[in-house]
Amino acid sequence: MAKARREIQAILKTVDIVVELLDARIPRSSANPMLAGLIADRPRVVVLNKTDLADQRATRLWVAYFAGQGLEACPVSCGDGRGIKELVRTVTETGLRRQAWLTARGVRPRTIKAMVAGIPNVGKSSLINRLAGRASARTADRPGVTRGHQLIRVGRELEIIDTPGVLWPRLSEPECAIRLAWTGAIRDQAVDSYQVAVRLADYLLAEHPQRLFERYGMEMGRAGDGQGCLQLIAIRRGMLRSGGRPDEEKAGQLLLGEFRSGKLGLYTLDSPGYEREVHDDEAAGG
Ligand SMILES: Nc1nc2c(ncn2[C@@H]2O[C@H](COP(=O)(O)OP(=O)(O)OP(=O)(O)O)[C@@H](O)[C@H]2O)c(=O)[nH]1
Ligand SMILES: [Mg+2]
Repeated sequence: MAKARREIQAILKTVDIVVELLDARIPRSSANPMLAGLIADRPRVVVLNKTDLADQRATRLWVAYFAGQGLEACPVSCGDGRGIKELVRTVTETGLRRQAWLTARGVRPRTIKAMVAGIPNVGKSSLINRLAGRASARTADRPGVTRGHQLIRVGRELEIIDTPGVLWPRLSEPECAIRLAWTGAIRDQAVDSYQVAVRLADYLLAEHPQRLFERYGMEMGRAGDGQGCLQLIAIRRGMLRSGGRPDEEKAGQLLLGEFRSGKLGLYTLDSPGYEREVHDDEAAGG
């Protein structure tokens, strides 16, 4: 954590803009609360990634929420490239405003440099690859700002550092930690993934039993709790241990995998201050 902070601080000194990558399903839980402090007065553009897995209405609410905080938030999907063009435009415009501000203070104009920062697995490499794919020239042989970092030129005005800043996730809050685990931001090896799956089943039973019913064809009344739910999934999917006992652990892996890949529908788990976090009417059918 201290090392990550030092590294980011070193790069930050050399950039004009920070592109803060968040998971659109958990914009709050995937945010590093210390980033704003590290960035100080540098402009920041928020990117909500994996919108293909998030509830669309919730994404719009989050964009409005950030606007209320004076931050531009761009919904994207690095998976299919949705929103990348608009993101490049927003970063460039923000950079040009910054440049004008610096020029007015006697700083010689230079190409805008941006860095991407975010927690593990949020899509940093995917975003940089998307941007590199759009790059007019890859300035690969040009030394970057720090040893080992290269600059990728995106369009006429903008350069992106090819190495992202890795931020640590918000694990101190239990609600955030479990959502990070459900969405795959914490490696399954690092947590008790069976318990993570049981709690996901509990959550789905309570909030979206219909999704479970549609996907696994089970009778909700019989599931009881999360563990019972995993048992039923194991039976339905023929996941049996020797002796014929249902393999709930395997069912747990299946549930987590299908939840993360959107097979169980589209979810936004964090809400910007609204009680209900998922809107069934729009999210259904995902
Ligand atoms: N569905 C979906 N998956 C995505 C999207 N962007 C990235 N992913 C997937 O998310 C996973 C992590 O993406 P990476 O780009 O490796 O994330 P990262 O932040 O570089 O991860 P680390 O380097 O491990 O910190 C990969 O399996 C990607 O395919 C997206 O917009 N939609
Ligand atoms: Mg990466």
